[in-house]
Amino acid sequence: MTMQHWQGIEKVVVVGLGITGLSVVKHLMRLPVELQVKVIDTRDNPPGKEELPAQVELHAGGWRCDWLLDADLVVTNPGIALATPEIQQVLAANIPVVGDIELFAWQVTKPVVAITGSNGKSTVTDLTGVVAKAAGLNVGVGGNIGVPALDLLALDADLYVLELSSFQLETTSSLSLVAGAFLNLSEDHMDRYQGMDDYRQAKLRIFDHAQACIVNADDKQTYPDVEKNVVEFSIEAEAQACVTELDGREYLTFAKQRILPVDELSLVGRHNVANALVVIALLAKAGVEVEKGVDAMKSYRGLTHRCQVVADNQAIKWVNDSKATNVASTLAALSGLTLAGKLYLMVGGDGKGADFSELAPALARLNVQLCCFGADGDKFMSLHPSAKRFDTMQEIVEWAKPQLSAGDMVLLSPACASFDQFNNFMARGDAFAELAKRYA
Ligand code: UMA
Ligand code: ADP
Repeated sequence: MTMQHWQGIEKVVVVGLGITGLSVVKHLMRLPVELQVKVIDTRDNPPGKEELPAQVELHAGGWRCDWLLDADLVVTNPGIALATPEIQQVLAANIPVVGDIELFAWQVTKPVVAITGSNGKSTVTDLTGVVAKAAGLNVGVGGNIGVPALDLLALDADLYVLELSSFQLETTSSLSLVAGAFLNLSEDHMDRYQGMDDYRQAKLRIFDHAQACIVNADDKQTYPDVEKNVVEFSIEAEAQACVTELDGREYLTFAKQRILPVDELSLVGRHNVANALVVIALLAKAGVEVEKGVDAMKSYRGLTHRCQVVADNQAIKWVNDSKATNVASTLAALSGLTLAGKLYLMVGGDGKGADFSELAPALARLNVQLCCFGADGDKFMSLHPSAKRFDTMQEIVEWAKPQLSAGDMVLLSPACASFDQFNNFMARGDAFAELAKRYA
């Protein structure tokens, strides 16, 4: 454990509780230094309150600028923007502001790989962990995927795999990586950033201290602006990690070596071929013997709610892609899709003011029945001549069921948030899976 970062720090204020704030407090209590820890959360009843140790003072429902300006270190939750006026005051007073990932960086002594991007982070993070475990490593998997990074330190893993959001990267400056990956960039979180470049710059921070920078040759926005050790992946062209046709069959290859045939992946969709290439590149750069984890990669079926086959009966597949909450993720689900039959595509929900017109050319290439539902279902009606309007997913399934035949696919990939009809994308995906079970 390295303690030099803590010299001169006595008073720490944690801003934002939730699972991140709680993990930070617990970490601070475990350190072999005397620290006075206080917590501020602007919410009246912040999650995690009950689990806060008794000696840690909490101020909920607003700010305490006196606490902030008296601190030696402020640790913020990723949900708090650095542009928040109270945080700007702290920075103006030259008090350091960091996030939980920076604290993780101060403490970790084992190799770390990390993943950022607009879409695919959780899939790549999870699969990297699965393959590394199959290759015999003790692996800690966490970050934005839902397990706070600081909670992983107790594992004393051989390798850490972190999903990092742009929010987390904003407050991280010294994380050393054996390899970092920037998967892709498309519009998201524009309520937090001043524009696409601002958002991109936050993500590029992943490469600041990375020995290998894994970038997407099919999306040049993922490349660092300065000279770095770049490792390219591509599903369209030749690259260090790419798809190569050998003896009439497509293979995932790394540095020209065959790793596995593309058609042996259980994952659905061409974007997942890209995700698998990133996993291979990350692990190769971390010195892991990927070959030992190939069977695990073949049988990996993906995280729930991401292009997940939830029923497959009489050659009709039912696919839950409820996590597709923006246009780019729905486009990913459609790209490269080849079906013997018809695609029943369910779109709609809370559209967050997005422009859906980019979907039209992708739909034009498919044998598709477009089924529009939810609050913003109307916004999809002009995208394809087949479009039909429904209120709910249940109505769609009841209407479609008598028409389904072998080779068809029913795909929920809504390009919208779920909040108009559900608590979150998980509840929407569960509802779809229930329908699939009942009607498949
Ligand atoms: N908040 C306040 N006042 C506070 C503190 C928080 O209003 O004082 C609000 C924030 O503005 C934000 C929300 O509360 O909207 C988030 O706080 P939280 O307590 O739910 O946060 P955690 O539970 O600590 O979850 C965070 C990440 N949340 C965010 O980045 C918003 C989780 O990512 C992450 O899994 C977790 O840490 C562990 O690392 C979630 C997320 O939505 C899934 N991430 C974004 C995304 O994936 O698009 C970036
Ligand atoms: P994230 O953690 O970045 O949100 P997920 O793995 O949870 O990513 O996937 C979110 C959505 O994006 C899902 O609908 C999934 O099918 C889609 N997706 C996954 N990988 C990619 C990719 N490489 N490019 C575009 N979309 C993707």
